[in-house]
Amino acid sequence: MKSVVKRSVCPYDCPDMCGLLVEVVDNQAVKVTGDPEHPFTRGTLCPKMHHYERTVHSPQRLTQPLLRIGEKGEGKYKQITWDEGIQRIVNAWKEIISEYGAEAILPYSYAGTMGLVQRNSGEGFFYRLGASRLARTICASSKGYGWTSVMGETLAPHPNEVEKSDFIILWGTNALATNIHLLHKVRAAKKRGATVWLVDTYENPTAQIVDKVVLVRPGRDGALALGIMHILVREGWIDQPFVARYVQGFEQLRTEVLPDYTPDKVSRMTGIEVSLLEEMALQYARASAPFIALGSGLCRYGNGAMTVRAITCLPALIGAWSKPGGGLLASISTGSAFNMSRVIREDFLQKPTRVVNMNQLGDALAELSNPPIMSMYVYHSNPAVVAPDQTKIITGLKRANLFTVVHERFMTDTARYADIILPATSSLEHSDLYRSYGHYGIQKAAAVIPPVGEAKSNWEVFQSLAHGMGFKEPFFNLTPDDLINQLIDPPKPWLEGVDQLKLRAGQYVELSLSENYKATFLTSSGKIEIYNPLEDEPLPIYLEPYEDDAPFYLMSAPSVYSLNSSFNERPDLLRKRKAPYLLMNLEDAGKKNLQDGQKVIAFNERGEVRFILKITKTVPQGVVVTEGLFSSETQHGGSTVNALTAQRLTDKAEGSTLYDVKVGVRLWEN
Ligand SMILES: Nc1nc2c(c(=O)[nH]1)N[C@H]1C(S)=C(S)[C@@H](COP(=O)(O)OP(=O)(O)OC[C@H]3O[C@@H](n4cnc5c(=O)[nH]c(N)nc54)[C@H](O)[C@@H]3O)O[C@H]1N2
Ligand SMILES: Nc1nc2c(c(=O)[nH]1)N[C@H]1C(S)=C(S)[C@@H](COP(=O)(O)OP(=O)(O)OC[C@H]3O[C@@H](n4cnc5c(=O)[nH]c(N)nc54)[C@H](O)[C@@H]3O)O[C@H]1N2
Ligand code: SF4
Ligand SMILES: [Mo]
Repeated sequence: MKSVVKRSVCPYDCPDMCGLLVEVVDNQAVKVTGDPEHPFTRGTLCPKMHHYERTVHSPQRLTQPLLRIGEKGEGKYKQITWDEGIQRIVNAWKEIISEYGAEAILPYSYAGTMGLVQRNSGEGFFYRLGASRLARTICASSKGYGWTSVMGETLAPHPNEVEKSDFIILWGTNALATNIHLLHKVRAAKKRGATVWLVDTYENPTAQIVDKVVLVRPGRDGALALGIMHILVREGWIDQPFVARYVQGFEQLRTEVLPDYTPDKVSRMTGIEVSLLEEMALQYARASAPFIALGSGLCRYGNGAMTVRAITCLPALIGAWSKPGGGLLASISTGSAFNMSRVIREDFLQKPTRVVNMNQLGDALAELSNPPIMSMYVYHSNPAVVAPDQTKIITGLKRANLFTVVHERFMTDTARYADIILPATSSLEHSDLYRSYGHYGIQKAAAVIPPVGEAKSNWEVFQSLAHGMGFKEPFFNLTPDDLINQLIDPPKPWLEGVDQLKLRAGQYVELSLSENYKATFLTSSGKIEIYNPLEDEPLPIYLEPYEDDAPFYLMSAPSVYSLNSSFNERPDLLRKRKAPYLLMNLEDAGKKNLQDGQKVIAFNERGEVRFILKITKTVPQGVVVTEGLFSSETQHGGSTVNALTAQRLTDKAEGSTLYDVKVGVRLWEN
């Protein structure tokens, strides 16, 4: 059989958005490699995507619609046709709507695919239906809030800036797992003599490649940033001309806030030695192009937005924005380049509907009334594993009167509770348009193989549901390719600058940035707003996180071999992860008389989760770490790490507080 190599794009929730080359033989993807012509990722893929064909053609793929015949959670199903599946959903929803109203139906989705069409396919449908809306804030909404409160709509620095930096702080990011191509730039800078520091709560795998690790007590980075600013002021290391011209509120910060954050006090709050605080401030001030790559771990605390706000002020004080290679990269936002409203169709909403926060699904399923949630439609998300307070979510999913539909590629922990499961295409089987949150690239990808089994894309399913519900809007007759065209045609001003032919042909293109973009501050004052009068705290301060009453902070950090709960379908990657480990400091283990390899239970008031203990020096005292999310099948006892996390929200933007958790640890078996 003839082999053809076709271009595609990695669809996962990862800032890199790699270009893929897919070798196709006889309608099967047989090999997936990196596209060497992709300027940011240049042909290298992470270990997860190296054998993407094993995910796409996995024997575990769901290939037909299924109807539940066993108990919820049992996983017993029988095959049905698509027509029957759609008809059953339509009938159930019509009944629910007539009794409770459409707000009794809740969509639940997040980022299984990042493609702009497939990811947002359900929006127009659920607006038209009048269903409850979902606040999609599980990832890093508080980080966005913190950045915006200081920088407004200012464009984030291009990741290539990193190469020109001489002092890079990787702050709360395990880039070796989550942003490997940014790390290529960091390595290039290192070769040219740059110093690289990591600020984290444990020596995550990225620690191997840095010059110095600063271990901060979880949730205390805001105090750390204010402490560094205190030293910068005390030493007179402020870039006065920059501050005078571009910064609003430095004087108030200097006189009203910073005097409180003395090195001694900050050392006590953060657990960082005074000498290290002084050294960090010195290195930062002395660098000719200091760059902060800000991860998301530190925003998932009760004080997450304020923490990010304080850190975001740092580059302003030393004028890092005016230096090639200087600045701070939190996330890249290019949504405004596309006609998103033509896919999202908020105009279909006939009257305001209630909003349910995705981090509070457990409570929503148990407690919401007027109307209660009577049906949930889950697509490209796996709340039974990824969302906090798992025990409550599972209790909700078991409710006999909850009609649950899951559209999935695999039999996930969530799918096991569905009344109807619909098989979903993988990204190689549908077309889409991708933009990145780690660079300024855009790329269109056409389907490279036909759907596996009877799988259908998100858009196709919503189209069928719309027709079933009798929606007559012409929008529901469009194809994914029509929608891609609507996103880019007519091009919005930012998109006009890219080569339209290349974009339409599926080649990588990049949004252009003006010469002076880094010193163009898109805030209401036109300046960097350290003082922001619209905030209830107009100046950055330190806020306390939530903090449970238990001995160990629990970090459930990302793994190199999985992406949230995705890739749990891959035996080759699971073997590399070996088992759900709980990393604990040597001294802590000694005090508790625990041995390496023992079976332990991490517990708190919300749940209990079983792990294999790994004793290490990479984790400080008082912190335990688990890397990656497992499925209930692979974790003994069935509960996974989110049985320990809480539904509490961040200070602003209603984000998740997945790291703001404490646990006790005890032996499970001798
Ligand atoms: N391989 C892999 N890649 C991924 C993912 C994955 O699961 N696996 N997830 C994807 C997704 S959805 C996202 S949002 C990004 C996220 O990627 P990142 O931006 O890197 O953020 P996180 O992975 O959430 O957290 C990274 C680090 O934050 C640290 N941390 C936790 N609390 C604190 C704190 O209080 N202070 C400091 N300084 N550090 C803290 C954790 O120990 C961890 O090392 O990565 C994406 N890429
Ligand atoms: N404790 C703890 N919990 C966490 C995190 C953490 O670090 N610690 N990380 C959090 C973060 S940052 C995030 S962003 C969330 C992520 O939460 P989710 O976005 O729910 O991420 P995934 O676990 O990757 O689940 C996505 C599912 O979508 C399916 N899928 C993929 N493509 C398609 C498609 O085209 N159509 C359909 N219908 N399905 C598809 C996949 O098979 C997969 O099961 O998890 C959060 N949960
Ligand atoms: S998950 Fe990230 S690093 Fe891996 S191939 Fe996809 S975009 Fe690239
Ligand atoms: Mo995320």
